[in-house]
Amino acid sequence: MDIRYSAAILLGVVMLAVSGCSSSADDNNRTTLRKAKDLGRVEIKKYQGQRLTDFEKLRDNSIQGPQEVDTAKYRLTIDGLVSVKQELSYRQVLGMDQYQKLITLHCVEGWSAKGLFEGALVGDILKLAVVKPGANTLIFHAADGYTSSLPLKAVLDKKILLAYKVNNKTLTARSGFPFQLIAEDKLGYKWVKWLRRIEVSSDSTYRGFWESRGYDNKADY
Ligand SMILES: Nc1nc2c(c(=O)[nH]1)N[C@H]1C(S)=C(S)[C@@H](COP(=O)(O)O)O[C@H]1N2
Ligand SMILES: [Mo]
Repeated sequence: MDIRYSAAILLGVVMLAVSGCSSSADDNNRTTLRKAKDLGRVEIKKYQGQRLTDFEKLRDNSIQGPQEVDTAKYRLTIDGLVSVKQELSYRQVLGMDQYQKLITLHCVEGWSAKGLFEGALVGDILKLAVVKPGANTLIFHAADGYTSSLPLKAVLDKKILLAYKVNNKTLTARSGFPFQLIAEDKLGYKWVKWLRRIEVSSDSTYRGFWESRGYDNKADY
């Protein structure tokens, strides 16, 4: 092969590799999904050069205030259109593969908060329950009676997390302990805290607490 021809191919390969890198770096800044690495026990305030929000200091907007959940009694129920109903303990959920994502929550009130969230994939939890044909919606129920829903496909496609940690710190009652749904790309009212039940449903018209009070059911940000 002609040496100039080979050099041109080599240059092309190098350029492709470089541009590929920069776009994945962008993606990393927006969303990172990977097996969780232990960062030690301390809360972190910065990640990949970005300042993280202290979730303890956010103003509490929840409908009933922070809920106290006892992990000894806690069960995460997966029911509805499933073949194998699940009642998972806190430890069982923590025993699943854990992933991290850097994501920003946007509330309709105009504020936002950025966190490094860590937890299991809702998709992995659903695999245990075996979703039945015809299901298209997930309805999330919380300890304070709050509910919200998301399309099943979006939850699987976006690899939505059920977080037990934010900024490397276990969630507190204030921040949704034991689990908060990290409804990436959706407005804050889809980010259900104190989650205790995932109802698999075929009712795509279901409207949760804020959705039934006039807020958009898509809630795209
Ligand atoms: N269980 C439950 N989850 C909830 C809510 C709530 O009232 N109850 N409020 C939602 C709203 S409107 C927002 S913006 C986010 C963050 O609210 P916070 O500032 O009260 O933490 O939690 C969401 N998840
Ligand atoms: Mo909100």
